[in-house]
Amino acid sequence: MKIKAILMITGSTLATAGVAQAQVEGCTGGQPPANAVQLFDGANFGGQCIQYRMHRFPATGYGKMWEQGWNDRVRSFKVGAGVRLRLFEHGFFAGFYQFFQGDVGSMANWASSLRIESRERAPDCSNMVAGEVGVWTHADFQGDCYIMSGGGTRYLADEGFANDSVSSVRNLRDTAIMLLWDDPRVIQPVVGFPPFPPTVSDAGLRNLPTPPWFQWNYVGGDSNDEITAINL
Ligand SMILES: [Ca+2]
Ligand SMILES: [Ca+2]
Repeated sequence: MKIKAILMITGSTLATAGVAQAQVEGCTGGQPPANAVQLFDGANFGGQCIQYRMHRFPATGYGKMWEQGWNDRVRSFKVGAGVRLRLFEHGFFAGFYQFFQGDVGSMANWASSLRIESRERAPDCSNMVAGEVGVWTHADFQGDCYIMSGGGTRYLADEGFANDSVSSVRNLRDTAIMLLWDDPRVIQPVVGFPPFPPTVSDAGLRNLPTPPWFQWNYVGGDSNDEITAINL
């Protein structure tokens, strides 16, 4: 038990270096900064307000809204000029989601977590560049998506992406990546790619980027919705 706790602290430090939790601030009126969003618990930007701002720009930032007492509370919001706001139905970036690039004066109070994304990045992560790794919640590069660069063992939930949700992966690095089923801070059943998973479809093969890059339009029955971390 003691060893497990130490390993978890180490992992948390690595994740913090990788980006990503948005700065939580008060609102000062007017429009939010270009890299921030403002949430209101009243319609038409009324009631109480909280601001989330990404640390680095352009990049992404995420908010665990329930930790600030904002679970299922947002009724309207303002979006900074350089970012897109993605709201998720459940905590830890799971469930139904919608993204917005403009202010919304009235919405039902369903949002439980959020991600702030640079507008330079396509909402469907279709404008990746060499050196990046992308993950999608559905097969064929559909659904919610997230793009990583850099290195290390990256815990998806620590970067604002739902745990156990990945169904397709695109690797535009020149090196292999490792998809980790469970939290390697505790246990390590590992799936490594390449080699190619046998379940990749003909459609995936036709759409392959230039080798040695790889993509998996479906990561496979055993690995689908099991990925917790990726070793870059
Ligand atoms: Ca909710
Ligand atoms: Ca999935």
